[in-house]
Amino acid sequence: MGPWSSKNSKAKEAQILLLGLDSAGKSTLLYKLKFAKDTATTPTIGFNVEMIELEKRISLTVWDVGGQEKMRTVWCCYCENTDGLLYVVDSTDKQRLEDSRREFEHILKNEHIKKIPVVLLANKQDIPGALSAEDITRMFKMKELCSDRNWYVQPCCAITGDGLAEGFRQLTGFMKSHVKSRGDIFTFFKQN
Ligand SMILES: Nc1nc2c(ncn2[C@@H]2O[C@H](COP(=O)(O)OP(=O)(O)OP(=O)(O)O)[C@@H](O)[C@H]2O)c(=O)[nH]1
Ligand SMILES: [Mg+2]
Repeated sequence: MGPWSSKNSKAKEAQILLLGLDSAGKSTLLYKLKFAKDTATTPTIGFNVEMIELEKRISLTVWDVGGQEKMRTVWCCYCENTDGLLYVVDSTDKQRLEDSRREFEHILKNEHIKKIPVVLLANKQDIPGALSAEDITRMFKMKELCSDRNWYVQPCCAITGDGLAEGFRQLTGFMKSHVKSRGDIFTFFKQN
């Protein structure tokens, strides 16, 4: 029996937290992944929560919390029990890139998500002039900020869906190795 199917382990659903400034594209990408189609979104006041099945075998609960300034103060309330963080950046919003970086740095200090793996999604790559994943890696000082955890920067487009599954797969890969070191096991693989 592999480490992912042990009956005696502390089974739990994998929880993913989706954060980022307002208009980064969090809800768009959540619904693109969930329903495989474009959904017109409105700014999220509060949160959305969806179960996502990745490749029909991996089941995840994704919490998408609004990113408007007044909502950022409650991000910390969603950190408990999170197994992986997806942080979404609008790669064309150069004016607010530093705001986004500062909010990211702040949330990484939350004790509940210490050492939790992070995938940063460099979204809106379909728009000409979008910063590349390499640009954002450098501007966010990822190596410094995430030196104590697994991290990856994935370019994506929430409208076409390009890069989304790759980003999620990268995160779940990190999560599997992280939980092994912690002794928990996820019910990634469904019973039937
Ligand atoms: N061109 C382009 N537009 C995008 C992309 N992702 C999202 N958008 C647009 O950006 C706008 C904001 O998207 P949302 O998904 O509502 O943003 P959000 O991060 O959920 O915002 P809050 O709920 O306010 O935190 C919408 O008009 C989307 O259609 C993308 O990859 N490319
Ligand atoms: Mg939203």
